[in-house]
Amino acid sequence: MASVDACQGMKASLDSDGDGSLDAVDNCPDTKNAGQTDDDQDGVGNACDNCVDVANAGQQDTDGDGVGDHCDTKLKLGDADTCAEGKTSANPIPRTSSS
Ligand SMILES: [Ca+2]
Ligand SMILES: [Ca+2]
Ligand SMILES: [Ca+2]
Ligand SMILES: [Ca+2]
Repeated sequence: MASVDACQGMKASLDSDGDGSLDAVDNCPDTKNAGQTDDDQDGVGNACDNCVDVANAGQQDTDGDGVGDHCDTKLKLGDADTCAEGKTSANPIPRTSSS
């Protein structure tokens, strides 16, 4: 009788993306990256790192645009940008009243 344990054992030696690196040691378990290149050495391979040049092991992406918070320039400018419609006081435009 095949036990459940046997299945779990197989999972430990699974290579989901088939790149030759088992999931347990693959820094991109779902992305084929045989080289396991990780330029910023944050433990997340270049192939699936949302900030390839910035160490961000958590891969946090607040606005969910696929670009990590650590290198998302839009997020940094976001405050003034997203409120542009309602509030313009953050970016006062000098009025040129000639009268
Ligand atoms: Ca991989
Ligand atoms: Ca990385
Ligand atoms: Ca990174
Ligand atoms: Ca983002």
